Amino acid sequence: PAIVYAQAEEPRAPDGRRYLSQPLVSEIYTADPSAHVWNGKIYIYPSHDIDGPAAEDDLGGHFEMRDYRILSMDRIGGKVTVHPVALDVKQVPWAEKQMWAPDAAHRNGTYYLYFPAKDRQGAFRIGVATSKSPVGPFKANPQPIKGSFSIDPSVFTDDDGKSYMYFGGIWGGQLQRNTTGNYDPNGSKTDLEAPEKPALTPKVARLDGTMMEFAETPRDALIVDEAGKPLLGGDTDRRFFEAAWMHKYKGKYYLSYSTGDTHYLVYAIGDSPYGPFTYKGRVLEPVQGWTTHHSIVEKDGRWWLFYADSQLSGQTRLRNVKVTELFYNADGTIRTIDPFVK
Ligand code: FUB
Repeated sequence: PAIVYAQAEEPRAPDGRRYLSQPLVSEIYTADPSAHVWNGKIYIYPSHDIDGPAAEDDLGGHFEMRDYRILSMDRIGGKVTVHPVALDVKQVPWAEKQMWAPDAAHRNGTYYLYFPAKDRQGAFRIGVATSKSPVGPFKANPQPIKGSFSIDPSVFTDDDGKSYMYFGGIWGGQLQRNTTGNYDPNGSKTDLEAPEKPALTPKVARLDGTMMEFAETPRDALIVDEAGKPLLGGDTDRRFFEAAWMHKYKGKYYLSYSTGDTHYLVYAIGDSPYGPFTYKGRVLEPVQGWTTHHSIVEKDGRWWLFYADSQLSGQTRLRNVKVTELFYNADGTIRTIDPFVK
C-alpha cells in the first residue's frame, strides 16, 4: 500500500534496497513531519533542512535550520503544496538558531505553531507562534513557553478538548541537562550515564486555555516493560531518545518515539495521556540516514505514518518526508513497517 509517486527510474538506496515510499516533495529538504487533518485537508509541519557549514557531530550541530515551511495536500497521493516561509528565526526575539522539529495545534480559529530553538545561552527552549491560517505566516511570542526546555514538542488534543504537549530529547536535545529545573551547560553530553537506572522519559504537560503556556509543571511520561518496570538507560533498542508523538486508537493512548542511536521508531500504550505507557514494539525499522522522526494520523478511516529519510541527498542533514499506510492488528498492536521493500 505504499504511495508511489511517478519516477522515470525506480530509485534505490546505496545498498540496492528499494524504498517503500517516495519523497513527498523535492523542491526543499524536509524532516520530522508532524501531520494534522484540519477541515478535511492534510497539513504537514516539518523541519526545513538546509546545508549549513557545521560539521556533523553527536549533538546535532549540523541541523542548522532557520525557518519553517508548511506542506499541504487534499488527499494522500495528491499534489503536495510547499507554502512560503511561515516563521523565520529572525522573527523570534528569544531564539538564536536551530529551529528543530515543530508541531501545530488548532483551537477556536487560531493555529499554534510550537517549535524548539536554541536561545543565546545555547539552551533549547520551546516557543509558540500564532496565525489565523494553518500555513502561516505565524507571529512568535516574545518569550519561550515558561518552564519549557529541550526539543521536539508535539501537541495532542484529547476527545474532552484538553491539549497536552509531549516533548524532550536526549544527547543534543539536552533533556539530561535539565534534570534540576535549570539548564546545566556542563551537564552530560548524552544521557544520565546510568545504564542500569531508569532511562529519561519524554515530558508531558497540559496546556492552559491560551494554548501558549503550560497549565502544570511538566511530568515524566513513564515508559515501562511488560512487567511494569521502567525501561533502563542501557536498553537502547527501546528507551526514549526523541520525537515523542501521541495518538489515540480505540480509547488507548499510543506514545510513539525514536530510539535515536539505534534508529527505531517504537511505541508504548497507556490508559491515560500521562501514562504510564507499556512498551509494545516497533513502528518503523531504520530508514536511510541517522534520524528517524514521524507522526501518525487518521484520514477518512485509514491510518498514515509520516516519516523521513535521506533518499534525495544521501546526507543525514538533508532529509525528505514520506508517508505510508499504517495498520493495526486485531489486538491493537501496530504492524511493524519496513521502509524498504523486501
Ligand atoms: O531535525 C532535528 C532533530 O533531529 C529533531 O528535532 C530530532 O527529532 C531529529 O530528527
